Amino acid sequence: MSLSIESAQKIFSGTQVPSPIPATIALFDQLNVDDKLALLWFAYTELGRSITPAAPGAARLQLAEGLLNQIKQMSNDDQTQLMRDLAGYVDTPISRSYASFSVNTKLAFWFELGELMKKGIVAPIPPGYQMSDGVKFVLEAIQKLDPGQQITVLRNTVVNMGFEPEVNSSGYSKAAKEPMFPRTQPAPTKLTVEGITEPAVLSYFEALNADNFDAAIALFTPDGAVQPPFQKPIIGRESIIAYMRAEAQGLNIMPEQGISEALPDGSKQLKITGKVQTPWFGVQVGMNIAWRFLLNPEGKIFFVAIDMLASPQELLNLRPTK
Ligand code: 45D
Repeated sequence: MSLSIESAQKIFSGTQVPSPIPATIALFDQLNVDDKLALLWFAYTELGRSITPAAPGAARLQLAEGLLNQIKQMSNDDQTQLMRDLAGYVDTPISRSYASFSVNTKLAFWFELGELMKKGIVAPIPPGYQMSDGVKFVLEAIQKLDPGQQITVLRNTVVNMGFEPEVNSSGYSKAAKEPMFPRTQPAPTKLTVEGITEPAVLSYFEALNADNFDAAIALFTPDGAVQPPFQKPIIGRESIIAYMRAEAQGLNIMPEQGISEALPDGSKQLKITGKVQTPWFGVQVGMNIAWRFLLNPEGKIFFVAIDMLASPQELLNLRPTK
């Protein structure tokens, strides 16, 4: 029997709890554009304080420098309009250049705009701004999330901004020329994951902690796939490695425990829970994560889904709750 992505996506589905993140983003999507910007600004003034200032990095900002310099020269009204265009997905030359940035450059670009807003070089939220009821409602929804979920909401909204002329599903090559992410603290080296001994899985975690994506990809079958949180599977070694170079740099992977089940055809399914830190927030934010692996009978990784957990309690929820 050959393995299929479709059936792999369903492994351990009985143990999954719906995440509040898509629902929160759906609420956000209903706001008008000025409310969106105001909401994100308020959410960001809380969360942004925990950003590691070294993370955006001067080198990374160079890629957005042309755009930032152009913005600094603009009138306050034009700056406000530009932010509206980005948040409203309006087709303008600037929205197109923004959309061509990698995820981390988009985040660095907004980080710098936020700094420029604080300094008064870029138009801030108007001083007398009154939150609409809609903004208050969504802000309360965000405040109920755990910090790992909050930064995911912020990240996903930033990633979607701008205007992309054609949907480009393999756009991770954007990051190929970018500088490596500096690690904010050394990655864990010797890993023990309670309940897990499969070499491919332990080596996967070790390879990611060393930013060694070549080693990670060697653990996959040629038709293997990675399914990041709230995304479609990324299939095949070349696509996975480009994706990891763009989005998995500098992560600290701290799996804690798992279960492993042999299937009749000799393949194995594993579910592991633990924490992941992004270099953007370092030790300040630990995201609660589950990995669901499907290994082929030879022990190679055919599929791994990365899920954001709905609650910290779910870290212990490895078996079906019925
Ligand atoms: O004025 O095993 C606003 C994979 C607008 C790989 C702003 C993984 C208003 C395989 C935009 C708000 C990668 C899948 C200003 C594992 C405004 C694997 C500024 C998982 C100024 C485990 C906003 C990795 C700003 C994971 C600057 C789960 C916002 C990684 C900045 C998750 C927000 C990483 C930032 C996350 C958010 C990073 C920096 C969630 C970063 C979030």
